Amino acid sequence: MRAIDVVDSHTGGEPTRIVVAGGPDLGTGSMAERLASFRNLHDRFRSAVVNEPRGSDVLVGALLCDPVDPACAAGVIFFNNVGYLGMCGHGTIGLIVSLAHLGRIGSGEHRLETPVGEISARLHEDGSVTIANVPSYRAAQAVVQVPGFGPVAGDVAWGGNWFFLSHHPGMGDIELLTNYAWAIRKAVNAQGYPEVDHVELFDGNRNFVLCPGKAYDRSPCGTGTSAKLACLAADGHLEPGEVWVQESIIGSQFQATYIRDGDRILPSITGTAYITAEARLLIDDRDPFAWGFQQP
Ligand code: PYC
Repeated sequence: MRAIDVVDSHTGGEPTRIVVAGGPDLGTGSMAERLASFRNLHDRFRSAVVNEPRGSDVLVGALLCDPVDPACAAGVIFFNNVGYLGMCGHGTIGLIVSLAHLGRIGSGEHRLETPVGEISARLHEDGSVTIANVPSYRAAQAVVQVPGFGPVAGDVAWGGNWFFLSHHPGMGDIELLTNYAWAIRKAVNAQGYPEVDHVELFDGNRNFVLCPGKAYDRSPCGTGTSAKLACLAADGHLEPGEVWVQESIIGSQFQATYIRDGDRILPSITGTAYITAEARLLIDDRDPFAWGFQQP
């Protein structure tokens, strides 16, 4: 049997599973190069860790890697039920709390390598974590024709992943939000933005983020909060240093601020994670579902 050691946590209700041992050998290249070899050569490992029967559509996985730069605390590659993420805000908060739980880091500033660039995260004495995310920006404002719903206006923005953000008054039922956001995503992809794989519906500070595998983010979404800050900054609705509270659909919150960096912003996102399990996953090659499956 193959064994994979993991630490599970949740950040504002959204789960993260950190693989601390038993992962594939991805070489010594950059995290972007290692992500490519993860995707091309070891994708079934991703599925085994996060998909059923060991995981669920909501779970985000994180493969802990040795960093290229030894001054960094770690490298990390995030993944989900359908593929890979450039960055993951709630997952980074979970990673830092997990590394502290394992006794590998203490409070203070820690640099991390991700496939989309280096970030840093500060573990505070009270256990909360502030991430300094990758430079974020609004790339476009667009109106897309969404079949069954009509024209929908929104922003295409980068916060470590690509988002389409759209105002949706009242929010409402999860199933309706999911169907609406999924229809928007297909329309946005078809109408010139194939890279957008997250849809963020918001009403004031409250937001609903639909992730690439059709699960919604239980947390306020760190990369989505970064994309939101970029749009608020572009519209002149939030000053550098001013605190923005981003609230998830289940009521969990991140505090966020930014500083300017030319035509981009540098977002800081603060949240809290809690450890939920230390576990050993086992892969039995006789098991027809050993490498996980996606719901039909
Ligand atoms: O917190 O950035 C985030 C995130 C992305 C997908 C799920 N959570």
